[in-house]
This record gives sequence, C-alpha cells and structure tokens, in this order.
Amino acid sequence: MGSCSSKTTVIEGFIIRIGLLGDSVSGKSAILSRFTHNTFSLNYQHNTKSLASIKSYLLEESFSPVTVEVWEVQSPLSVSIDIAVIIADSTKPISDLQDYYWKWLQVAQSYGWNKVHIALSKIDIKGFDESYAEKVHEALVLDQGKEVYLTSSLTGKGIDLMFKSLISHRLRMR
Ligand SMILES: Nc1nc2c(ncn2[C@@H]2O[C@H](COP(=O)(O)OP(=O)(O)OP(=O)(O)O)[C@@H](O)[C@H]2O)c(=O)[nH]1
Ligand SMILES: [Mg+2]
Repeated sequence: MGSCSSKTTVIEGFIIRIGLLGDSVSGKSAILSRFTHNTFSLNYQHNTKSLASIKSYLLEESFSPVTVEVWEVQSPLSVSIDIAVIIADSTKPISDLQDYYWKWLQVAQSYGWNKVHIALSKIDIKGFDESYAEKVHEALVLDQGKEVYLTSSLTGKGIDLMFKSLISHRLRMR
C-alpha cells in the first residue's frame, strides 16, 4: 500500500493515473517533484513505499479539467494505473537499456499494465538530443507511434512535454 501526499487542490473532472517504474536512483522521485511541485534536489533518499502527487490542468483538447495523479511505484498498487512509464537513467549504455526495458516491461505486465512508455532521465549529464532518442527507439524495437521521452528533472527539460503527450494519448483512447 502506498501513501498519497500533495498540497495541490483537486479539481472535479477527469483523472489520469500515471505510474513511474524503474530501478533505484533512476530518477522517479525527481520527475514526480519537478512535474507536480516544480522542485528538484540533488540529495538522494530512497523511497521504500509508493508515493503519489497530483497536478490539475485545463487542457485545450479536453472540455473538463484533467487531474494527473503521478505515482512513484515501488510495489503493486491498490489503485488502477492508466499509463506506466519506465524511467531509465540516460547515462546507461544503450546495450544495458535493452535488458532494463524488458525487465521493467515484464514488471508492468505482471501488474496488469499494458500501456507502457519509456523516458530517459538525467539528460543534462551527457547532453543528449533527439537523435539519441531515435537510436534508443531503434535499439528497443518500439512501435512507430511510441516515443522515447528525454527528460531532465534538474533543468526541467522535457518533463511537461512528456506528461502533456501522455495525457493526450490517454484522452485519445477515451
Ligand atoms: N543531474 C541530474 N541528477 C538527477 C536528475 N534526476 C534525478 N537526479 C539525481 O539522481 C538521484 C536519484 O534520483 P531519485 O529521483 O531520488 O531516484 P528514484 O528513482 O526515486 O530512486 P528510489 O526512490 O531509490 O527508487 C538523486 O540524487 C537526484 O538528485 C536529473 O535530471 N539530472
Ligand atoms: Mg524515489
């Protein structure tokens, strides 16, 4: 069982639950804090329990407000997840990313989650650009419609874009 903490006010409307999965130190908490509270810390503290935080939006493509509930997943959850994102440290070699992706894809599937995306974290360290996302896309043999998100919680780059894209995917599926 996880705990949910946030000071953001929930607006009545559509809720999307997004689960962040990945190894320790991959950057899940950092993405959660950057997205929901626009904060970042270099101090590392391992989370043993799943955590959630929320952010509400008014999106152009949706007539009702959308509340995004983001979960840092450390164990199976009691709530249902709409979209899972595997968080992979971008400083890992591409050859390791293949095994990593398959390992976490299997975990997601064991939880019954079939909509699974991948995001590379910490892109500020090696300064990756979109051509690297294409390389990873090819190495992981992903479907055409699936993107590899490049993110940095330190700079904030790619974080809002990723969540907006995930929300759009979800709204199109409604
Ligand atoms: N340079 C840089 N460091 C980052 C970034 N994201 C996270 N970190 C650092 O990486 C370390 C681990 O990040 P966390 O987000 O705590 O990792 P986690 O996946 O939540 O780890 P667990 O809670 O143990 O599962 C922390 O020291 C962060 O400050 C980033 O975008 N850039
Ligand atoms: Mg954490």
